[in-house]
Amino acid sequence: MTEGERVIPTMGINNCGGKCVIRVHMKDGKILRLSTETAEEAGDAVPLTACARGLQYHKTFLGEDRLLYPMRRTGKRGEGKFRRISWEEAVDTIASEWIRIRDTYGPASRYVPYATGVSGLLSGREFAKRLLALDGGFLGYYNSYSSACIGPVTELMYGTRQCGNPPESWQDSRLIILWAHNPLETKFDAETMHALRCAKEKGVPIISVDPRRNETAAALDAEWIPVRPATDSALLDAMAYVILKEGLEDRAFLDRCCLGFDGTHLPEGVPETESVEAYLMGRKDGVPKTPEWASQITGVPPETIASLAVRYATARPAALIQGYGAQRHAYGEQSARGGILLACMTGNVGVWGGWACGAGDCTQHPWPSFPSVPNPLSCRIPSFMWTDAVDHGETLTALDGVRGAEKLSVGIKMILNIAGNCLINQHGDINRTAEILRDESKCEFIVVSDLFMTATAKFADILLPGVSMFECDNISLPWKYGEFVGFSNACIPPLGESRQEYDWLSEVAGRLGLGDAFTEGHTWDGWLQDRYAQLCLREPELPPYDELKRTGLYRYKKGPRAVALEAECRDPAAHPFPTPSGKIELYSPRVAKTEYKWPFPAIPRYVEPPEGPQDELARRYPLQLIGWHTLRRCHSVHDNNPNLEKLDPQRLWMNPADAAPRGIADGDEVLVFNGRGRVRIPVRVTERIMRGVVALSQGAWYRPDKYGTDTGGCINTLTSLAVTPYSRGNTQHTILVEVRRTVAENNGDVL
Ligand SMILES: Nc1nc2c(c(=O)[nH]1)N[C@H]1C(S)=C(S)[C@@H](COP(=O)(O)OP(=O)(O)OC[C@H]3O[C@@H](n4cnc5c(=O)[nH]c(N)nc54)[C@H](O)[C@@H]3O)O[C@H]1N2
Ligand SMILES: Nc1nc2c(c(=O)[nH]1)N[C@H]1C(S)=C(S)[C@@H](COP(=O)(O)OP(=O)(O)OC[C@H]3O[C@@H](n4cnc5c(=O)[nH]c(N)nc54)[C@H](O)[C@@H]3O)O[C@H]1N2
Ligand SMILES: [Mo]
Repeated sequence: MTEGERVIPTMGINNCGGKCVIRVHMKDGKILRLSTETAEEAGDAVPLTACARGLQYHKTFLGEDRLLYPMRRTGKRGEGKFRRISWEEAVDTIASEWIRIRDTYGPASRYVPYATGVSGLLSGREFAKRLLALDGGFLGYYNSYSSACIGPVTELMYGTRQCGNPPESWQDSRLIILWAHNPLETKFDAETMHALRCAKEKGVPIISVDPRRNETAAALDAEWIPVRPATDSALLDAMAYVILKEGLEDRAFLDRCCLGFDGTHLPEGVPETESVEAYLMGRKDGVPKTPEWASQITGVPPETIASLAVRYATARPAALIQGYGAQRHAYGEQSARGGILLACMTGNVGVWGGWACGAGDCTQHPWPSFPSVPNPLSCRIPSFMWTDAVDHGETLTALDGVRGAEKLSVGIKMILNIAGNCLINQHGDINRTAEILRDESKCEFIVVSDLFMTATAKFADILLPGVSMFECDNISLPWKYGEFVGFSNACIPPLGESRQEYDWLSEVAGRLGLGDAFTEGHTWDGWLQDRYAQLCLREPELPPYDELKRTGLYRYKKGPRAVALEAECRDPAAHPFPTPSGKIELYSPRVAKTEYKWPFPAIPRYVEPPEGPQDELARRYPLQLIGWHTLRRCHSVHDNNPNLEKLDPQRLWMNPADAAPRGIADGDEVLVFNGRGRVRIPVRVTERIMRGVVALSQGAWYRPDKYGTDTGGCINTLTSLAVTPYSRGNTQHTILVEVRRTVAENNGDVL
């Protein structure tokens, strides 16, 4: 450290799978560099060491391209033309449009979309909801873009998402299968990779099931089993079939804990043919779910399927751990349910070293609630369906997934989008979404607060400059398995005229006559202290606020090592599962009696997905395209950082066997297209992706050229707005495309 240098502790607040220690080295009010926690400093604890991206936060957030003052749209919506205005004009405009829309369409016409750019303890997004709630309410949402399928079906089957053991239990597994899981890049907190490395060192065999040989598989030298995207549940069905055929199932566990595995454990009146066993053996449809059957669908050789099944069933305890990659798909519910079925069949639930599959949450220290007031309106939509609610909201009913009301009374007329890029970049089918948003007769008023001129920001009517993590205090909590509380200190004053959303929302509240009710006399820092005090009531071991602010990190003392669902599995009569039947609902009576818009079975089993590899459309668009969360970005954050682009340039992954017949060589520029859009991007020809599948990491910025072809490599140019049947979750990874080599200077046409 040089003389006069100060070190200020911070921690990332984006929706990154890892929350890590970021120390800001300052001198004379300027940020010199960032550093992080080393393994030595962490001692016995898992180090919260930042990756290359974490050490670039200042380069990303404090660059030349920051938005510095409020603006008003001048061109057509979405064109990206704005003029600078004063904060007073911005607040006046927001307040008057707010009142006009409320009085014309009612409070249910107002919406704050899913947006995760600020995922700290406090966020502007939650304060926006607070103000709307005080002013009569708003249209709410449920579920997320992250775990829309795996979360709800874990609850459906186990009655709780809290079914994960602490990650250190994997060291005592005898086999680990990482299924659509890539924690080297996605983290799921520092604990996950750390625990996997420890297991590896102890000699636990690790298998990765993924259409790509992902970075985790490469780093752990895991055995790679490629599977066609969106067909995982067929693979799981065949594994279940083999386990049953070989008599390797834990019958005692199934009999004791589960509803519907066989005919004798179905609810009264339900015929035997509806059981899981009957389905697997083909007693209803005449098709036994053999490895040969699954091989046709999944592309996995029958011998591989059979041996994977036997290995998993015999290596007790074994941990089949699911990431979220296989459920961001059409019928994403079924791959998640299939994993839970296998964990139950092999008695790996409720045991140390086993794993229950599903969401696998294991939260010892839950987040405190946000200082909100309850929304007086009960109507909610699935988070991914806001485009439908803008376009034809008044037609949406409970069958479409509306909750808290039979139908919506009105479409979305006002959007407050804060720290999110889901209006365009992170949502499905960008071209269609943009068309919906461009129509000012549908959504009449859009406010965006962000740091940059993102694809979403271009659709704002009023565009506001927010402050970054370096300009505002917040408290940061772990993503999934960590057990700590971090403090992110402001280090510099807000850039230009940028302001925290809470400040302008307070002024809007004043114009609405709700100033005192909204602020309760608090500043942002006051709310932060207040929330921390609430948290301390529940977690008495936490240090005083000032101490946390000064040190930046508190690690909870290690508690007893809990095994999730242990008591329930041991004695479900005395400790029923929190489901209606008190059992693990392999067969769901609730699903069986509910009407869905698309077929949704009462048991885990493969359903052929629309736009999957067997779809008719595959004749025209023969390649399946998937996305993944790359280390180099947090969603769309950091895409504008050239250092990180150098580290991992945006490329389309393609197998040599798909590239050769198309005359495509590594590094060539290609056009990826389907009926929804086109992306022009260089290709990376690699054996690390299976044949028939191409992949483009999600989060790259949408950069259309004059022909409307995206040149940024933004996968959502090609994805769809379709939702899954049960969760109404995003199906962004189930899409078909074709790829062609492009020629220089072509006008966007396909060769
Ligand atoms: N660096 C970084 N980390 C992040 C994030 C980030 O943006 N950047 N985002 C965070 C957030 S909010 C979330 S929700 C999580 C997301 O976490 P995940 O959803 O688990 O991450 P993904 O990379 O989308 O998917 C994991 C793996 O699934 C594979 N996959 C895709 N489709 C299929 C399929 O059909 N079958 C199988 N078997 N595998 C498939 C992908 O190739 C990928 O390797 O990550 C978190 N961590
Ligand atoms: N095709 C496809 N699409 C996906 C996914 C996928 O796997 N495939 N993953 C989905 C998932 S899991 C998620 S969680 C969503 C995430 O979608 P979003 O929540 O939209 O994620 P980000 O792209 O991180 O957007 C965050 C925005 O906040 C801004 N921001 C960052 N820090 C601050 C701040 O301090 N203040 C303010 N005001 N703004 C800030 C950033 O500039 C950025 O524009 O994307 C989803 N989209
Ligand atoms: Mo997410």
